[in-house]
Amino acid sequence: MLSQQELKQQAADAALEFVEQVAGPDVIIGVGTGSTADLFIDGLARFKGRIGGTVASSERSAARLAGHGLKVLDLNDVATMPIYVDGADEIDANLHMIKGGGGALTREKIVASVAERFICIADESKLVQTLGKFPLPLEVIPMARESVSRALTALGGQPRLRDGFITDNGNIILDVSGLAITDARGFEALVNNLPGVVTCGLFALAGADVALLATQNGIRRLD
Ligand code: ABF
Repeated sequence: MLSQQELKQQAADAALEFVEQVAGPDVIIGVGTGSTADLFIDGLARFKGRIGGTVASSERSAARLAGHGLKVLDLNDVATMPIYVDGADEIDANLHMIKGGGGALTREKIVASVAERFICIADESKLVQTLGKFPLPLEVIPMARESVSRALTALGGQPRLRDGFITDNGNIILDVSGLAITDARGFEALVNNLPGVVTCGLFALAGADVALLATQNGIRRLD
C-alpha cells in the first residue's frame, strides 16, 4: 500500500515526463505551489541547464526553485509557457478544480493563464463528484471582508476568515464552506464579479487540461 506521500511523488514524476517532452533551452515551465508541487520542483532540478527557466506561483515555490539553482523569471518577461504544473484541493471529472488551500490562488490563476496547458498533479483522493466539500478559498481586498462574506452567505455558504493569513499580494482569504457547486463555471463567474473579490478559488472557466491522479494502481490520466 503506497502512502499519500508516495502517491504525490508518483504524480510529480508523471508530470516530469511532460517536461521531458517539451524541454529546450528557451522553454519556461510554470510551477505551482503546495506539497505535491514541491515534489515536482525537486524533480525539476535535474532539468537545470536543459530548460530556459521557470515562473513560480508563490514566493515559497520561487525560493525552492532557486534553492535548486533553477532560474526563476518574472512573469512579465515571459510570453508563453508550454505547461503549468500544480496541485489542487479538489478536482472533478470535468477537470474543474478548487484551489487555494495554500493561499496562492491568485498567482496560480495568473501564471496558469499564460501557459498553454495546465497539468494538475494530485493523489486520487482529490477527485470528487461535486466540488465544495473543501471550503472554497477567496482572496479578498481587506475592506471588502464583510460585504463579500454577506454575499457568500446569501449564496448559501459559510465564509470564515483565514486567521492570521495574508497573501503574497497583501490580501485576506475567506474560506467558504457548505457549498455544493453544481455549476462551477457559473459560480466562478458570479463570485468573480463581487466587488472586492480578487480571485475565486474555483478554476473552472479555465480548468486543467490534463489531470495526473496517482492511485494504488498507477497514474490515472484525465484529459
Ligand atoms: C496549491 O496547493 C493549491 O492551490 C492547493 O491549495 C494546494 C494543493 O496542495 P497539496 O499538493 O499540498 O495537496 O496548488
